[in-house]
Amino acid sequence: MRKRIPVTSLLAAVTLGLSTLGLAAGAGTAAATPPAPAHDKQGLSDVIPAPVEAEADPEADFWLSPFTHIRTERGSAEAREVGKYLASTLRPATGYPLPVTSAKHSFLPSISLELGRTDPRVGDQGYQLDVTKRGVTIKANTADGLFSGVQTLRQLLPAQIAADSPQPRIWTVPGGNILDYPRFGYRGAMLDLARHFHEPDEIKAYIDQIAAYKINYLHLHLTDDQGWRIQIDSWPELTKKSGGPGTGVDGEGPGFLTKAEYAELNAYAASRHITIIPEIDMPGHTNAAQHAYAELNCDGVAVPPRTDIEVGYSSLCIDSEITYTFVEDVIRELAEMTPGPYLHIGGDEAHATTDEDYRKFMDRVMPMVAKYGKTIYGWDEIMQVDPPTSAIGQFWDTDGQDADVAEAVARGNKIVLSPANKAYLDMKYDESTPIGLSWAGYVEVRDAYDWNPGNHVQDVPESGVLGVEAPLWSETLRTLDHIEYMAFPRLPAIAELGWSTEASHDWESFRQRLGAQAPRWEQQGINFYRSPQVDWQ
Ligand code: IFG
Repeated sequence: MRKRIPVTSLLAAVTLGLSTLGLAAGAGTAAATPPAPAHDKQGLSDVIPAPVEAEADPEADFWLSPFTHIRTERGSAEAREVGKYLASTLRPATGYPLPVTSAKHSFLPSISLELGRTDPRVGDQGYQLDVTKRGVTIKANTADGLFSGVQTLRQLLPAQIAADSPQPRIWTVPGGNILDYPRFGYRGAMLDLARHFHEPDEIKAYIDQIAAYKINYLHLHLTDDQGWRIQIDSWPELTKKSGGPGTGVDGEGPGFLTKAEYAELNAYAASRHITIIPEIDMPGHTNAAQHAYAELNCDGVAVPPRTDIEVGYSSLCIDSEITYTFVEDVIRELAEMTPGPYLHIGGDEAHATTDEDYRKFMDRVMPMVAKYGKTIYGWDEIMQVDPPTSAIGQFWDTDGQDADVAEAVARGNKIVLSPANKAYLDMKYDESTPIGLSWAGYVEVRDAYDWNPGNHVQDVPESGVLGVEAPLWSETLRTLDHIEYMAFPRLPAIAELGWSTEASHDWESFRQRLGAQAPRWEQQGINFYRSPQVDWQ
């Protein structure tokens, strides 16, 4: 029986042969690069978020081949980790070995990840990406920058690169160069684990999906009226009683993160260059804690569990000392298990707490965050109580103004923008959307895209804006499919607002680039919403 040579090997050989020819030609004469299938050849500026500068050189396309190496700088473990991540994203669909080395194989085609010697504009989150026949070079000043360059490189490859099994085809990277860096340093997503708990694997899947759009923070809403979702050793009933079966909206979505799971999630997020920000919402949104511990209630009686979606009815007992022992224990344990710099203390919708009590509570609690080495992040209501100027306010109003926020920014505080009528991914797209809420109005893709974080809040200059964040509340979510349906395609819109220049903001361009993402999302099985506002490829 004649030994059959698998098509992929034949094609790889052909690819290699052609690319070697191309390579050889690259050495001297400018030979005509074999035409990649034009229909799916990415353009340098098809990337989301739109890069700052992109200059195509059609004569310089690079073809991945079975001999392509991924080269990282000797001595940088972080850069090597990015190289290994890149290899892990390219190997399944190409079937190529793509070894990660630090040796200089100048004669073999390589994707080279280099640190330093960049244009100064690159800063600490940007990168430069150069594609020639001979190979790809990504330069940055940090591993974060290299990781962002890798996300761009992935998008420059054909959509099938997202497949999880070998696809017999030519893997073309369009020739040219990109110089890129973010407009805002903070580009976040938020997942509400309290109303509906999502298992660590689902959270990791979401981390992978948001990392592709250069999101660099993930805010986890860990506690609320329905559930307490993070293990606290000194108060074990929190998860025993309010993280167990029957907790969550409609009793759905029981569960919580053990400390080991939380540590593992932080490590996983860090490997995608995303920092986790945990939120303990207080003094409101506290029914779960007050159901678990009678002593946290002013009358000493534990409140019943709540699985409805009402808000604003709960409040910790402001004048009781045990409240502050509880809060300090939680902050201490959370700070100890959180590598990132921020602790989110909530502060929203404290309608069952008087203004005087709210200030009294925050005056005692805010210093605890600094005591355990973290920086305060809170919903914009905390700006009413003169937080330290290092505290970040998360703006979620729908009217683009808030005097307390403007005054705080004037004092030196920074804000992150999550206007509910633009950035809340739990808002329905339109009246026909099967899941989601609509209290802030319907939010179609264009609503999520067509606003400017630099001047969205009255009397807040761009210098007062740290960035943007897209919250996804889970009252109506049950599965990863639901998360994906609400996040895609609006999360990429928020990601572009956080990364790309104001000058590049253009709905027509964005909707075209968004349409071109569909084949990639289909390869990954992402359950995205096919908005009628976009021509999906
Ligand atoms: N507002 C509440 C959330 C959630 C949300 C759903 C904030 C800061 C409505 N607070 O948004 O707990 O219920 O869209």
